[in-house]
Amino acid sequence: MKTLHHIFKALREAGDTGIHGTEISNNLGISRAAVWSHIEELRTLGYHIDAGPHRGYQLIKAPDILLADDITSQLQADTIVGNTVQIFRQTSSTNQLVDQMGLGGVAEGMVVFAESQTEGRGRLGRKWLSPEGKGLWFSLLLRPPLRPAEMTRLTIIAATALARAIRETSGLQPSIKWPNDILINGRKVAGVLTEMSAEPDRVLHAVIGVGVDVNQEQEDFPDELSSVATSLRIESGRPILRSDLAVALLKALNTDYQRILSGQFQAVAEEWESQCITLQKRVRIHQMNQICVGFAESLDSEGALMVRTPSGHLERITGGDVILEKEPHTP
Ligand code: BT5
Repeated sequence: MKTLHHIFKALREAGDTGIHGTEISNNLGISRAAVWSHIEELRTLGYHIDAGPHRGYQLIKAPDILLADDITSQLQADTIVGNTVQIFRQTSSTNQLVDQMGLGGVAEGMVVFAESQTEGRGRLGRKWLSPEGKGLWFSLLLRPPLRPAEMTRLTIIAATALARAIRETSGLQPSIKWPNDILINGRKVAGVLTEMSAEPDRVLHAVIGVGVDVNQEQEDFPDELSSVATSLRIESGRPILRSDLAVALLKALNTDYQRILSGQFQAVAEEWESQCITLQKRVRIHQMNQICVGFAESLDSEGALMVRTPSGHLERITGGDVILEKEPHTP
């Protein structure tokens, strides 16, 4: 595991210049034959690696697969998010798996991807479609120094990081719908499911689940989703390398988590607000047992949505489904 991580790091840092097998073997303390056999292993996985007597090994193109060592080799050595990465071919739900890891005492930063999920879940027991190899379906384990009431902050940082990573990787301009939807041209391309295990006054562990529709074509979506969901490929007109997006996403999540840890949630909230389509709109919010109608004024310091109701009361909303109303608000 470790050796491949270092070989990826060496290849990616060498870029177009390439790196000699001798240099890799000296740096890693393994034989040149062992380096060659690792390179062959990567080639069989679909990595296009050129080799020449003068420039050595050169990574030309990566395939559209998720490989833990390739992903971790592109993250900062001191990253929290993605300090350990595991990839499963198939699982029930990465949120379920990572929650069990959290209960079992695994350290924060663990990220689990699945190529497909059989019981991918959304909020309130809804289903999340996770077809094999078409998207990014992953969960992140955190142990944030937050109170349970502040948990919406994690959904806000995840949505902000997601929007930034999508913008950087695809050039598309996503918008955020409070609290957990990422939309492009009005259709959902990604969602966040934040779950936690907590005592009354402190969070024991949190699981941030992220689902991104990356390379589906229109016909990959079932009828009931085809008018409301989209993928980065449909919107950009080209396939997107999922590992590039995964790396950008983990880096963005790490940056924003560090911002929370250093007391800079406000900076994240401002970035979130600049892309949010929920604020300054008339909204209807469906919660478990009630519907709240009003004008979405702002986000509070814990990430809750502050909604002015027709009676003038400011309602604090921490969860639910938001429908944007078309008519302008007349207070
Ligand atoms: C969400 O829920 O948007 C949260 C989605 C989180 C999924 C990730 S994948 C990795 C991790 N492991 C899990 O088991 N889950 C997380 P919600 O806002 O409740 O949206 C769910 C609704 O979105 C469904 O009822 C469908 O209408 C729609 N939907 C389902 N699959 C979709 C997809 N692939 N793309 C877009 N919309 C989808």
